Amino acid sequence: MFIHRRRGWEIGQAEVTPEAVARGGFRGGLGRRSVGRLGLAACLLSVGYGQARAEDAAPEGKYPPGRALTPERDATTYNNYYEFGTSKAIASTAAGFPTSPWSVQIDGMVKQKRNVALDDLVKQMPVEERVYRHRCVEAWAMTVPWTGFPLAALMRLAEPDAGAKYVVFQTAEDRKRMPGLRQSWYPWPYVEALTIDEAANELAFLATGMYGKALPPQNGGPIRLLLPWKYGFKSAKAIVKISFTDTRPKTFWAEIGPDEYGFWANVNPDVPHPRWSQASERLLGTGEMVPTQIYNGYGPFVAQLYSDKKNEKLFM
Ligand SMILES: Nc1nc2c(c(=O)[nH]1)N[C@H]1C(S)=C(S)[C@@H](COP(=O)(O)O)O[C@H]1N2
Ligand SMILES: [Mo]
Repeated sequence: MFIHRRRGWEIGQAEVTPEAVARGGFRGGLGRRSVGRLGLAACLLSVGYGQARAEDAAPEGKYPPGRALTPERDATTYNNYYEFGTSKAIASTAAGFPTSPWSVQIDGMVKQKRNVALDDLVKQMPVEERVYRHRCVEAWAMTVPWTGFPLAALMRLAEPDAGAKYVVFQTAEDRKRMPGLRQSWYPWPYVEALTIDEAANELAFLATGMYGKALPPQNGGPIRLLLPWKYGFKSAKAIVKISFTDTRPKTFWAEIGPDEYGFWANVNPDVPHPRWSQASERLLGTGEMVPTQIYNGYGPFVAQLYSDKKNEKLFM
């Protein structure tokens, strides 16, 4: 049975969301059901002058982001999604992308390979909402309330073999709907990967919603990864396959530019990109520049993952 937890971005409110409504939102990555649930955050965001605006207050919660939410319109109209094109303005191109029905293939070194309907998958997952900071390697950043479930929960369902060392995420390759795929010099499909330990970390998250609504196509709907301690390119959108393997796979950006985009890609203000500094970041919405933090500020949760990997290029 689903239990509604207080969302961290419901600032100082002890509102109880009726269960039926909450459910709609959570299945919400999956269709029209979620429209009824614009959510308190959305209401707060539309509050005008004379009251504190929600985006001026830093939300609390399990992983407090320490800064205000990015206005929804900025987070949903400034995107990186090369399948739809290399500009930031791909939202209108992505708008017609069909996100339902959707299924995710789970294969490789698992007890039982399977193809799960996303609807059925979400019903089995402990859905919650989290506010995460997101840091793109291009030095812009945003703070977004996501709906979804821990990747660790999916791994419990998948039951990987003891010998599996990596989790690989393959994303949609829809030639009809994604004009960017015609740029044949890119190594499509977009693939990203994590070690099993990284994937099992409590912060690794699969999102099916944002701002209390279904995850829009431009942000990776119907299902995308979120790895808030890593540069954004690791957080693959529109996932169609999750495989378990004992070999480190080739990943999209590491293949395009191995000297600029590595496998680990952990955020570090002291390790510049070869062509620009990573010391600070520009917040979408306000344009404010703020200092970048090691592991994007999530070090207490993730730094131990790397204590035995000092010889790896952890930060690019
Ligand atoms: N399939 C796919 N996933 C992707 C990308 C992409 O081009 N294709 N871009 C990545 C990059 S570089 C970033 S910063 C984030 C951007 O997510 P957003 O558009 O929701 O801000 O998505 C990541 N996931
Ligand atoms: Mo990015």
